[in-house]
Amino acid sequence: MQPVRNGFFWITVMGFAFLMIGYTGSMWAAMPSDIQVQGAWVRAMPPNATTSAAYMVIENKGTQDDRLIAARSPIAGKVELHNVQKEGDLMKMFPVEHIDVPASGSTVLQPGGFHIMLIDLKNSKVGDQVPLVLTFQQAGDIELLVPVKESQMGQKLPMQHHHRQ
Ligand SMILES: [Cu+2]
Repeated sequence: MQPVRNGFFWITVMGFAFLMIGYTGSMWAAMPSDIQVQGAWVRAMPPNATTSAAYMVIENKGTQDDRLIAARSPIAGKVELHNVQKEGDLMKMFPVEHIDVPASGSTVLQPGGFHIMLIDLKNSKVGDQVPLVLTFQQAGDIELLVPVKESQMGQKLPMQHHHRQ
């Protein structure tokens, strides 16, 4: 009887261990990221436009500074991180390497400031959703489905595309 009981005991222990590994694994996967994105939207595109921009508030609830280092979309040819600078009467956009999001802080991406530039974007109208993946240095990839909206500021901003090489 003794060997059988021992065998059963070990099978139970091993089974429990695997169960724990599986449980911890799924807890890990379900753990919320330190990075949270609020109020994301993509500017609705005029009929023949091929570019647009995504805006949002990026919150960092963690204790470590983070930064947005890249973004991509399956429906955009190219996605860049941009900022805007006033030059005379014009607001000129330029690419940036990264957008910092401080620990226990947030960074606002909005018209006239930081934005995610969507280049060669499939034409997107109000009601559409743009899949977007943001890559953070610490938090890794965050997948979003971003609704397309009209800009609250209309198309009044005198924007001109300007790439600094
Ligand atoms: Cu831009």
